[in-house]
Amino acid sequence: MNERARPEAVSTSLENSAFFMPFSMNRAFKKAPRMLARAEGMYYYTPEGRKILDGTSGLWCVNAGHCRKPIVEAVQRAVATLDFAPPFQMGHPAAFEFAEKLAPLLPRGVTRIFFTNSGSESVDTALKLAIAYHRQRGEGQRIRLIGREKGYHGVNFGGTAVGGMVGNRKLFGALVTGVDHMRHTHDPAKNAFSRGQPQHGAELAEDLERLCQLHDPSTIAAVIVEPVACSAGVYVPPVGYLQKLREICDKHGILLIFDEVINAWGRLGKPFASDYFGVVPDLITTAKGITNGTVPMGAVFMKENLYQAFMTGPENAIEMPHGYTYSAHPLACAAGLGTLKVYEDEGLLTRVGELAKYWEDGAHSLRDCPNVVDIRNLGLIAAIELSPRAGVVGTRGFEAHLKAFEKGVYMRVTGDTIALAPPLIVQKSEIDQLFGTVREVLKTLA
Ligand code: PXG
Ligand code: PLP
Repeated sequence: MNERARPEAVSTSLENSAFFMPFSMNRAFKKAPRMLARAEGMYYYTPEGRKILDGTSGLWCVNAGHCRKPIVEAVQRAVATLDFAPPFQMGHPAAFEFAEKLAPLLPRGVTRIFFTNSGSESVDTALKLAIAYHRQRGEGQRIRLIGREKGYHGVNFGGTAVGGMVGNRKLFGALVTGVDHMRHTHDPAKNAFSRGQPQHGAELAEDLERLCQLHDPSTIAAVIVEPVACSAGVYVPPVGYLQKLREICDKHGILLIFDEVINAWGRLGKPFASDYFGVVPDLITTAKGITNGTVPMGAVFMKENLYQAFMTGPENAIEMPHGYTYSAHPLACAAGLGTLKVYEDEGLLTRVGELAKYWEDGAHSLRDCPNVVDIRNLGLIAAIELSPRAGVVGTRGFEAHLKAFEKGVYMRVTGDTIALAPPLIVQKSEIDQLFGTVREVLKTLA
């Protein structure tokens, strides 16, 4: 037995665990873990059997609720039938079937689908596709990528570079060159406590025109935005803002990418944010709800002209030298097919339309709670922003997260902003429970 295989060398104490947890306070967590053992419908259960209402759909992904039978059974069947199939130069039926089932759901003109395994991979795929598209068309000088402050586009190099959350960027050097950022649209002086889309700020889209003039528009390949910027704290686009971005992109031949990793899959009461806002981008990046979070998967949806730009040249050449070992993994395709069935059978991609007003009223009922400085909402998303404690940004928010968990509610916190986005199967009584618990927590929070 070699040195490393000795059983006593394997740590049993969580405090010294080998697991380097992602995006977590490793040391604090390992001292006082919050573990989840199983899940069903709207609820998680801890190893001790405590029932926890899921206020953020896992990480904004379990839109149909947990452990749904049609999805679980589809994955079980798939894993016992075809565990893996190479996606390069080979195929398997579920990949084509899933693409065929997805295509009719896409916004008008968006026709083709590239599968990935996560939102981060979708973003980097879309950025590469954008640059390559221009090059295919003889505009190889279009290499710049424009993101936006407060944007989150995952953690790979391209997504980190176009992302606009300072804490996620600063450790990682120069990232990708040729990137610039528009201003964010958050304007609490004018828009605090807006219900739904803020009225002020469409003119902030002119910031794109400013960057076009700075860099020369003919050097810009693509602009990427989350329609509703979720991770950084739920920033809803002002009325008319996305339409203006589309106009400026059209004027200058720049591709518009909507990052709908969170916004899609019924979160706003339509299949896609693009449908909700009535603006069709050239590419849509997604992940999460595409498989209800059951098996990792992402996708890039694109307009026909993007796909066709690559379908040139000899037929015995690979058109797009890009893809992942696990692109269109059989388990992910099975989970995706099962997920679409649940979404369809239960009308989940449009259910939020009926719930949104009740949700909005519930969220804004917290306005009188201590330390609340803003409340933002759209569809089945809400943010309750707390004022930070002097000199210790984020501690009030994190304490709210801990106290809510003690009281049986799981909710995400970013800085001092609570972000709520429950599964789309939520009942009104559970919405009451969610906001009721947040109210109790805020009352006790210094
Ligand atoms: N784009 C957007 C808009 C996202 O929200 C990603 C890309 C990256 O996806 P992956 O699958 O690589 O994580 C995301 C992911 C949070 C939170 O609590 C949000 C995300 C991930 C983890 C936590 O706000 N969004
Ligand atoms: N690194 C090495 C050495 C590889 O062989 C591969 C894939 O074959 C990768 C990275 C990429 O892995 P994936 O396709 O899972 O993204």
